[in-house]
Amino acid sequence: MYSPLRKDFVSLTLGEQHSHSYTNGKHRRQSCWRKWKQLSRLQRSLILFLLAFLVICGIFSYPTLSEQWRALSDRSMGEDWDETENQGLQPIPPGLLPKVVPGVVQEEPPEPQRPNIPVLPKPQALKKPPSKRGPPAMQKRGNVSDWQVKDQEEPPFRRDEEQEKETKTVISWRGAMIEAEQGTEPQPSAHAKEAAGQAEVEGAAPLQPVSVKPVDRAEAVREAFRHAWKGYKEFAWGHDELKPISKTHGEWFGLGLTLIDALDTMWILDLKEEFEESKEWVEKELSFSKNVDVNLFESTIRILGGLLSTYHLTGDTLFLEKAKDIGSRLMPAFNTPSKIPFSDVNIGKGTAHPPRWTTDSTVAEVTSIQLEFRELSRLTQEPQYQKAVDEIMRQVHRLDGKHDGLVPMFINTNSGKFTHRGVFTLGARADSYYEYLLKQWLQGGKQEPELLEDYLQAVEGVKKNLLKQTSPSKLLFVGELSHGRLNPKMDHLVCFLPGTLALGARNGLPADHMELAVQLMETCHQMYVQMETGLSPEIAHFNVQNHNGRDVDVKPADRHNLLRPETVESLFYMYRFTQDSKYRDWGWEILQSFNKYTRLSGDLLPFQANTQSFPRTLKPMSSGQERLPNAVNVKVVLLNVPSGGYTSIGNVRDPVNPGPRDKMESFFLGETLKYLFLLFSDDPELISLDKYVFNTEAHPLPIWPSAS
Ligand code: DMJ
Repeated sequence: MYSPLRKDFVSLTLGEQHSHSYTNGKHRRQSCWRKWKQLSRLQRSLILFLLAFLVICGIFSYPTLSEQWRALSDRSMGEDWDETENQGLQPIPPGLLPKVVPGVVQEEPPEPQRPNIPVLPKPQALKKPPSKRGPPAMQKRGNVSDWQVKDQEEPPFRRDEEQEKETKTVISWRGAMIEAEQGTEPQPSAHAKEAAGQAEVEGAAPLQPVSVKPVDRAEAVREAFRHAWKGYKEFAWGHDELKPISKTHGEWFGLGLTLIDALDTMWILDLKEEFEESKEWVEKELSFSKNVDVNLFESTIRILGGLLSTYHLTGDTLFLEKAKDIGSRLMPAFNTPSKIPFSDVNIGKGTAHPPRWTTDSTVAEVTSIQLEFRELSRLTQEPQYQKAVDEIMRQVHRLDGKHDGLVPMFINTNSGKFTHRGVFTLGARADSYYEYLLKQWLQGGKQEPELLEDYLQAVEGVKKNLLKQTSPSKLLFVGELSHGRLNPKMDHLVCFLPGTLALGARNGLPADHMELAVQLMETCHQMYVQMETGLSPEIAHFNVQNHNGRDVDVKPADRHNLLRPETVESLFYMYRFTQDSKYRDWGWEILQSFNKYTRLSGDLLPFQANTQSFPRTLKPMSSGQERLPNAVNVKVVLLNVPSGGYTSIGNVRDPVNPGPRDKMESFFLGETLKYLFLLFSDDPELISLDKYVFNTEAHPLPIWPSAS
């Protein structure tokens, strides 16, 4: 029961004065009402009419008045701005943040020259497709129509809201601090922002509407290549790999790996200028007379393969001479007791050796150098190259330890036998063995039945031992067989398989190879779209029993993406053979994800923007510079000043911080962008698959005329 003595509330007693005034007001309102009632009907009507008239006048005159007010305040602010406009400030170095002291007026030294203000990247007028990512549930995508873009010179991936996000986020993954907006003004519309973005720097008149044309996807790939090349040229020219974040290079063999790997891509993409300057480097700078250890497989597929294909495409014997040089320098690798080559060769000393910890070589490595050495023999009429690599295939063909045509991952250079038996994968260390069985058979004009036999048997082995479906979506994947147990994991590397299967089916092999290709292609596609960045992890783990409704899981150690080509490679084959445009759409989505999460847009440099003038004006900030005094009207924006390059990333599941790794692999230019370009090209004769076979690094080599 409630006690009358208890006071569980706060009482508020109004003082006399308050009370009085309150009552007084009430009385005043009451007497007004009485007076109104006493007026005649005519008087009341007149008063009401007058009031209505005044209200209408007020409404019509408001915009003019407010404009005048705005003009007044703009003028005073513009004057502030003009005073500081031409001070010739330089952008502060990346990473340094502007010192912000609101309210502190700066001394502005007079500066007669017009400042060199970087031009803003123009926002793209892209139609946003329906959101397809989000929770990594199964996402079946239909064909998406091309986004619309206004200017082909611009990268096709920056949408308004993305740019907006960049300026609002606190920390970007590129490591730059981004300050939140401080202006109190209402946000301009997307259209106004776009116009401002284009006009603000030079004070140009607002833009006229421009006609919208469909995206030229092939052109977008050329743009991507140019962007990557810009970084390579500036920071890694003549070196193996670009490190685009630290703006330096990485060395592996010290042979200009990226440049050589990219030669035929430049030729195919018709990037003449880039090709010519690279050719000059090959002619004047490239020397294989170096005391360096190189990996036999990597230097064969990237350097020998790249030089041979460039020779075929251009007819320039410079590349054939260089191919002969490197080919002959790699030959010491084959001097082993078993004729199974060592993994490493010193191309200067002419010595070869296995890795320090073993005398084994990797099966994929010793069985994926054949296309290149066979072609070198054909071109030079010197049989030793072909003889050496054919011997490996002959031995592997007869070797014990296979499982329904599937091979183990290691082979010993002394005994010539498989080691570490019992593990079978289509991924790392075995992948391109299967690819080269088919491709050698095609290269030689389908004249070598053992190669075909081994290939067909291996595909049956895959079907019998490695295929499994996910739950809940029944995606078909290729797992790994480990001592009789299927491990439901699949490397991204396995995504070469749909393309290879389709190539075989196209060349008269069983039609069910194509059916398998279609299903595996879907799985590889899902490895991209189910990730938050739209990029595949290095390794996917599939759920074969229903587990939280997810088909794909990714272990923390497998979340990286190295800009690998296998999926876009297969998309290229699938599109060429089926003409189904969904494969192009899938490739387009991948390119956009690369652009969004792996592309180095440039340094983010702080600028001061006057947010109330329209078009906005921008001023670069110098190191240690304080913010302009009218803090309410000024915000600091970080603008991309283009540098160049793409980087591998550490976490495809984190779109906020995908963890850039500061490395652009040579195969991004050698393979990934080449396959994307060919996927989008409308010319089926551009590297016709009836005339060329691609090596495992995407270097096209001719299918031999049947006479040879
Ligand atoms: C490339 O060097 C080749 O495609 C190779 O066959 C596998 N690894 C990379 C690309 O992922």
